[in-house]
Amino acid sequence: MTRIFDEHVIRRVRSLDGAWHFRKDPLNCGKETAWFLGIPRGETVAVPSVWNTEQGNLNYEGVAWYEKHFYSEGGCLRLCFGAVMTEAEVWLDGNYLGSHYGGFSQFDFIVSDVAAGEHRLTVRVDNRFDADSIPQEWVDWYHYGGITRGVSVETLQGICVLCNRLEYTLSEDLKSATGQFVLELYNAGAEQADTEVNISLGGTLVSTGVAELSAGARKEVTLSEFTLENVALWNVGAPELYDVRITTATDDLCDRVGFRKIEVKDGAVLLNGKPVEFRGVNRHEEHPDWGFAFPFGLMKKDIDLALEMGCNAIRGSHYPNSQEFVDLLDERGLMFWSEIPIWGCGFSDEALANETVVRRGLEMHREMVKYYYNHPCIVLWGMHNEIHSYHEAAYRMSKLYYEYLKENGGNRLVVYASCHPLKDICFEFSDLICLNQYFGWYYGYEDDAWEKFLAEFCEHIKTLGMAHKPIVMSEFGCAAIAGCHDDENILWCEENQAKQIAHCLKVFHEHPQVAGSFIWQFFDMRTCLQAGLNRARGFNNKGLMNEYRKPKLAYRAAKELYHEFAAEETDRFDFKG
Ligand code: ADA
Repeated sequence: MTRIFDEHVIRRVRSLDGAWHFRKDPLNCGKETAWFLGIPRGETVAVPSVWNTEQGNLNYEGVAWYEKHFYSEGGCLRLCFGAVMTEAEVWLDGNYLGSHYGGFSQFDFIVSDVAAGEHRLTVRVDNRFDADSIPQEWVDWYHYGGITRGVSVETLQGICVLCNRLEYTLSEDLKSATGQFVLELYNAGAEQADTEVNISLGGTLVSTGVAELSAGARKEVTLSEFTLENVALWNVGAPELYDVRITTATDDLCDRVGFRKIEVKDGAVLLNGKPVEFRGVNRHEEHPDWGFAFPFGLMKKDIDLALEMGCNAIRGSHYPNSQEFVDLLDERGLMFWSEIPIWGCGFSDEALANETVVRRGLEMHREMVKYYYNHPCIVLWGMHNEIHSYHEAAYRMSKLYYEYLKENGGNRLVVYASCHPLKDICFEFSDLICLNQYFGWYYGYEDDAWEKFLAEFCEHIKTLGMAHKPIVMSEFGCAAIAGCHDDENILWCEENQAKQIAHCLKVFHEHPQVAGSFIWQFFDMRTCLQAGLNRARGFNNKGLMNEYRKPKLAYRAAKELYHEFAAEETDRFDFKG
C-alpha cells in the first residue's frame, strides 16, 4: 500500500499507477458481454483518479471498467488497492478474484501460480447507491467514482508478513512500554513451511519467534512480549516515531510506530498525562480538480496550513483518509479523528436498522482498525456522524461499534458526533460528548445562543449522570463566499463568518466542560446537487479557506485564537482543576 516510506526491502513491489484503459458502462452490460476478457474501445485515463474530473463525466453515477496490462515474473502475486469508490469487482486474465465494498478502505487479492509474462487486470467499479449503501445516497459531498487511491502488485515468496499491529501498554510513569507484535502471516509457497520471524524497533531486535504454516494458509501470530525502557513518547509538537522492521526467511515488512497514552480523567482529556484541548478543524480529503484522488503535495500543504494556524488536531470527516496523509500526521505531530462514512442526515431509521448496513459498517470499522492501528496520531475512532441517535436502532448500532472499537482499537477514545443533544440516547457509547451545532447559520441567531445552549445542555447531561464526560464541539461554523465582503452581520460574507467563528471559539475555550473544538470546516468542498442540497456554487462554503486554499478572514481569526489558546494551554487546565 502507498506509504510515505518503503514498506519492503526484500519483497518485490511494483506500482500499477499511471495510464489505464477505461470505459463507462451506463447500460451495465459489461459483465454479460465479458469485458473482463478485454474492454472494447476504451480510452486512456490516469489511475488513481475519479472519472468525474474527466471531460463529460462530471455527473456520471454508475458502472465503469478499468483495465491495466502489466508484466510479471510470475509466482504468487498480491494485488493491492488503496481504495475504489464504491464497489469493486476484480479479474486477473479473465479469472474472477472477488469483490470489495466500501469506497475508503484498502483491500487485496492473492493469486498463486501466476505464469511469467503479460497479464491483464480488470476492475469493474460501481458507485451507485441503494438501500444497503454506506453512505446512503444523500450526503453533503460529491458522488465521485473511480479507482481513487494507488494500485500495486507484489510478488510473495515463502512465508510473508501481510499486516502487523503493535499492542502495547505504558507504565504508570510513562517511562517504559511493554508490547507485543501481532502479525498476519501468509504462506505463499507450495508446501508447508516454517520460518524464523525477527522484529526490530528503532534498529534494536526486540522480538523473535518461529512460525509454521501450511501452503496457502493465512494465520495470526503473536510474537514474544518485549519491554522498552526510556521510551521517547509521541506527542503533539514532539512526535517521536520508531522504525519497525519485520523479517521472515523470505520476506519483510517495514512500518513506524509511536508510543503515547490518551485518556479521560477528571473531566479532561489527557495526552501522556497532560490535559489537552483540541484545537481542530474538519477536513474532507477532496478537491474539485481531483475529487477523492487527492494529490500527495496537497496533503502536505494542508498539514502546513493546519500547523501554521495553531491546530493540534484534524478530524477526517467523514471517512478513513489515505495512509500517506495519516503518515504525515504521525510525522508532524497532529492528533487525528478517524471515522467511517456513516453520515447522518442521509441515514433513515430504516437504514440504521438494516442488517446489511450494520454489518457493512462493522466491516468498515474492522478494516480501519486493521490498517490504521499503528498510527499514533489517531487518538479518536469515530463511529458515525449525526445519525438519529434518539432512535433505538441507533442505540443498538452504537453499542455494537463501541464495544468492537473499545475491545480491538488499542489506546483510543471512541466517539461519535451528535446533532441531537437533548434527545440523544447513545452518549453512554462515547468517551467524549461530541456535538455538531450550527447556531448563527441554520438556527439560533441571538448573540448568546451558544452560551444558553451550553448551559441547558450541561444541566441535561447532569440528569443523565454524564456530567463527567468532556464535551467536544465537533462541528460549528457558517458559510462565506471567498472574496465576498460586507457588514459583519450579513450572511455569506467573510466578515460574518470570521465574527461567528471567533465568538464560538472564545465561548468554547472559556467553558469549563468543553475540551476543544473542530471547526466546520477547513476548506470549501464540492457537494452533491443531485441529492437535493441547495448549496451556493454547488459547494459547501463553510471552509476557512476556499477549495484552492485561499484564506478567508475566518482563517486569520481562528489562527489568532488557536495560537492564544496554545500559549495558555497548561495554565487553563490547571485552573480548571
Ligand atoms: C453537518 C455534517 C457536515 C456538513 C455540515 C453542514 O454537521 O456533519 O458533513 O454537512 O452539517 O455544512 O451543514
